[in-house]
Amino acid sequence: MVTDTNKLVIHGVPASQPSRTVYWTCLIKGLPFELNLGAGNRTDYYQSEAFLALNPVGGFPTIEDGEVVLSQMPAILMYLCEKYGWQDLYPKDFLIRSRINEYLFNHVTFTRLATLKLMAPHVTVALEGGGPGDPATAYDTTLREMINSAMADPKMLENGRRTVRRMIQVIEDHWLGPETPYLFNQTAPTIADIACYGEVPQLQWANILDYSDFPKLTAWMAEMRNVPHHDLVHRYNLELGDVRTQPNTMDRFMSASMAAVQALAEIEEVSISFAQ
Ligand SMILES: N[C@@H](CCC(=O)N[C@@H](CS)C(=O)NCC(=O)O)C(=O)O
Repeated sequence: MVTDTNKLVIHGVPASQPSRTVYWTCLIKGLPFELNLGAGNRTDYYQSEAFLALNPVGGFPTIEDGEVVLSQMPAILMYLCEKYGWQDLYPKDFLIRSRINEYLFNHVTFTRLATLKLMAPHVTVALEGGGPGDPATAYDTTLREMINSAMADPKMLENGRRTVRRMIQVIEDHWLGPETPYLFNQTAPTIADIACYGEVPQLQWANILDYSDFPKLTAWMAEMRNVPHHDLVHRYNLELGDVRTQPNTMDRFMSASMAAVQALAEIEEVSISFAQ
């Protein structure tokens, strides 16, 4: 599937939080990459025979770096930081690194619920297919099941709001600062901040959650907006806007995705490709 053997290939789409996290990290460090959009908005492609031949678990983000194929956003970020020695994003100090690793495991289990329990149900309501992970073929149908149950029962959205606010409270009270605006008191963002940011502000932009009663989180989000390429990477969310008072539609989803792809295609570090 690799079209240029020297270039990192990222399989993912702008609507995918962990995919954005991977390509934001590359953009921050100026690493050129090919963004492979698969079969457009057909998420079943990522469980197709062709894709499973590349990554047997399926799903995205998945990277191809020469012979190396990797999935799972935290594993991809750690790989890139190790490979290129990006110690500013992933400090060598073993205690800091352990904190970051701890966060990334928590991210996959807990912070990611921001999407599974709240963002995805509001977005995929327009997609009429019940979300990704066809039970007939998928290795993991958790995403689909969570989205479907949230769409079927508004109480599940309330429950999601409670879960996410609890998780945000942990970030506010225990992980942000105390002396700097970043996670674990670092003087600059690390891959923990970049991953966390992929999940958190999207809910405020979509008018699903309001963070004004979380002062440290609000200050952190303001700092993160200054990280290079912020607006480009989050173009999809900024275009999509409020999906609570104005329910999402397929047209809106497509035009936000297209705007994001076009913006990425305009910068020299990125080339866009599709599944062949
Ligand atoms: N824990 C994974 C989560 C990845 C994930 O949720 N990917 C979704 C898209 S954002 C996906 O692959 N959906 C399609 C599928 O499961 O086939 C990571 O951090 O990379």
